Amino acid sequence: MQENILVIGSSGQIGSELVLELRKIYGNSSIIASDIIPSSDEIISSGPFEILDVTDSKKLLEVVKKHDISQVYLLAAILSANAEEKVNLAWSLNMSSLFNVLNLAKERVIRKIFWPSSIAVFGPNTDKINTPQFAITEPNTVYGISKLAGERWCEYYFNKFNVDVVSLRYPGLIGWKSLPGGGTTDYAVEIFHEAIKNKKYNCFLKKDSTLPMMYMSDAINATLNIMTTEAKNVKIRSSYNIAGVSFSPKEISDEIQRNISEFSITYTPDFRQKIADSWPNSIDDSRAQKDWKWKAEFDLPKITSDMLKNLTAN
Ligand code: NAD
Ligand code: AKB
Repeated sequence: MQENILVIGSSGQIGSELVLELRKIYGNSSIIASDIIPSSDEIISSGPFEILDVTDSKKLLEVVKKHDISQVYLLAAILSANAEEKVNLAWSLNMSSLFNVLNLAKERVIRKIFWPSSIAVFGPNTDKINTPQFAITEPNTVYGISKLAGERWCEYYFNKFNVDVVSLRYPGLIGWKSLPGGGTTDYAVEIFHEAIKNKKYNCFLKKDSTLPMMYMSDAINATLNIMTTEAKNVKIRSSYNIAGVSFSPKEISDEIQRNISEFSITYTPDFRQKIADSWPNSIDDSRAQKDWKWKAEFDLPKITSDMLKNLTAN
């Protein structure tokens, strides 16, 4: 069956990599990239691209019909740190984008949806170590509240309207091809850029602030895996915990120093520290491992050497 896939948010950290991976699998012309701002030259020159504001449901329908779309990867959102500064906008974008896409599937205009949740659904009352799939979810950030509400709506649309929507609770994602977009885990990408450029980094989190993280290629594998596994394997229709690696700013800085001996780090925690303090240290993803055979490949030494190699080369 011919699949035409719309990626919404293709200019962001995940979209700019996911579009290229999807194009390798399904062919360039079947993957329609879209965003409110232009995507990378590589994306625009290798296949279709549309300027699309996902909150405009009429324009969304127009694009979906124009390209005969069957699947949507909805990546547009405002992330944790930016959301605290734009509370109303973040709530309205993060929720209305999801409703617009869920309703297309409810009306059988599209067949399948991927929508990412986040470790931000957890909060200060959650057990922090190996946080289980079904833990206390009492987020205290606008971003976390929007992700938790989104998870509930995904499960509701699946149960009530048989909408085929799947979701992952991504940890902080690290990749070299794109810059992060205003989250609390952004330091773990910025640190590599600064290590190469200036041999030093001033971190906005405390040295021992351990958070769950994942390399981008693992995140993309998990995403493609859950989107292509048989529906019967997807037993959780809210969102699956997935785990990569957990580390603190001190631990990543030590690993970078093993590769760049002159590298040094300082710490000036800001408002993002409070967000980080409310999130888990590590995640138990045994349900994803069991249900659809998920396993991450990249540990901290592998992430560090791959980031440094690719950023230096590019
Ligand atoms: P990002 O901020 O880098 O990219 C989001 C993209 O959405 C941007 O290119 C932006 O221009 C676009 N966008 C904003 N408003 C839009 C609108 N109205 N219509 C269309 N596009 C719009 O985010 P990302 O890091 O790529 O994250 C993608 C998704 O994954 C988000 O839902 C995010 O919450 C989730 N997630 C990301 C991480 C991470 O570490 N990157 C972790 C957990 C969850
Ligand atoms: C953020 O820090 O906001 C994101 C996330 C973990 O959802 N990277």
